[in-house]
Amino acid sequence: MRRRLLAPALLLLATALGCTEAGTAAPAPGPAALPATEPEVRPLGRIIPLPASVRPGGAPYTLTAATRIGVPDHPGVRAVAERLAARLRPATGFRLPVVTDPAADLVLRLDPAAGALGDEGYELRSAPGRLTLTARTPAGLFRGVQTVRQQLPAAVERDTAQRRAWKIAGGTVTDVPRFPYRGAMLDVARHFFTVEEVKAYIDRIALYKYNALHLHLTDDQGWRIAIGSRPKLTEVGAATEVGGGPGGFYTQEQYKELVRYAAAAHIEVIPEIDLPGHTHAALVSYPELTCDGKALKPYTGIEVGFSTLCAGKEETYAFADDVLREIAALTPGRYVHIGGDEAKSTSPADYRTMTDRIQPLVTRHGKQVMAWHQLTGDATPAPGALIQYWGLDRTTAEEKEKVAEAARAGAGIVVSPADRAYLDMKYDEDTPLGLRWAGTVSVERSYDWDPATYLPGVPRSAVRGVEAPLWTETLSTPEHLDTMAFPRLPGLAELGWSPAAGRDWSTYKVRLGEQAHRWDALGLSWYRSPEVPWPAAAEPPA
Ligand code: TNX
Repeated sequence: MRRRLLAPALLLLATALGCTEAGTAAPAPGPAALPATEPEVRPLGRIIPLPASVRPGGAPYTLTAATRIGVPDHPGVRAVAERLAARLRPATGFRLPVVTDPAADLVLRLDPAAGALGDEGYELRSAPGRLTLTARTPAGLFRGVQTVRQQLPAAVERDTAQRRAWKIAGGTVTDVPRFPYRGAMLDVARHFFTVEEVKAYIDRIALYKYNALHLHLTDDQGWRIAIGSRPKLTEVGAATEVGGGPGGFYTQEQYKELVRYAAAAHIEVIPEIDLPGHTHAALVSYPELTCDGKALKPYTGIEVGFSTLCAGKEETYAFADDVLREIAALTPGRYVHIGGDEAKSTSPADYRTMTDRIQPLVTRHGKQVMAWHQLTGDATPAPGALIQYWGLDRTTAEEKEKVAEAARAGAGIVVSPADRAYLDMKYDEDTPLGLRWAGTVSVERSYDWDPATYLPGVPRSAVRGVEAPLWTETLSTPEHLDTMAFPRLPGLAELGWSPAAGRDWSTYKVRLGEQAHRWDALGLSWYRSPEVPWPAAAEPPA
């Protein structure tokens, strides 16, 4: 309890002393500031997400102009090594050749027998003259590379040569994720974001070891993915967005490019086609899908829950089949998300009729169903479905119990409580962007909870992980996305990755503050929350 009271107390003190918010030249607000510069060697494991096991010891490893990156003759490992080299070259100015020579000083190796490392775990050994990253899979090596990045000085993220030493503290990190699903969701329907902008978001989540990007591709305000058999979805339905902007969509080639880009970061893209509600843009494109067949006007506001497909029309199922078939064909990943939320103008009987017929379409096209948790209330999830819970602390016990029942019947559960994990909620009353229907979500609030025990009655084994959704009713630029995601996105990654025992807000907020150097080096528009002890001033670029 005492540690919870400490931060507000310091905050009051800071306010009393006249400290102000981001954007002013005043001393850093909030809890006692960190030193302005990073230490020469970051203590081993002082990164986000916190590694499962850290044994510091011995002198550091130093990256030098002579460093070579050694890999086995394996394309997946070479790709990971090339990405690491590409990240390190501009700032270090080193050549960093990737070579198939196990005697290189920085080595990436696969050990198929290292069963304890699972699909994404890795071991990092750091000592003078030798840095070894071992994993069972290329994905594990990729996660380990993010640790290597974060152990190096933040200046390594810059795109121009920096003059400084590049050391990684000595010792061993052995690290595996707590949950297999660590997702970030981006709503490209309310406001459209270009391929390059989505790639930039993928880069951000990759640094924190996320492994799923859920793309909310369709909603009332816009349809964002080309469907060859239904051309009007993009000819008509993509031309709008919230606030009257131009909207936009991805061609199938562009979408595949996004999937490839994410795959290179070992991130699975999960497309969401929101059905049967949130379908106004589709209904505008194909008026024959409405129950009365009347043409509708496009919608650019931010209300929810007014649109629905028509349960009694065969056109509905032909439409869903066309869309889901093409989406499945674009998806190498396991899941297609069919939404199912806020179908407020669909009767419970119609909701069940439609979800009973639509879910098998997903399965028929070779994918597993993912859906918002309303699917457990008014319908029955298909076998193997992944259910995404987005309720609040105050959600009724009855609604939560439906989710628990589905979990006990075999559904997997991903937790993204709106009053904890929604990155579009305002931080506090003064946050200019974002919504507040689920309350304000401070950095501490988004961090200080446990996905494993969050939902009563859900077996631990059913909890697959956590997701951080970013809805974009009020967010129209990449800078807006950054401001809401940073600093909360890294904390949700830690909830998904790190053991519960090592997590603690009072130490986390210090590690979080240290990340600011890296965000500045990467050019992020992050929010200087007064809850966190940020560096006294950003390090100036060299
Ligand atoms: C609820 S979360 C929604 C979205 C909104 C979001 C805004 C969910 C499944 N539905 O339609 O964009 O709140 O925070």
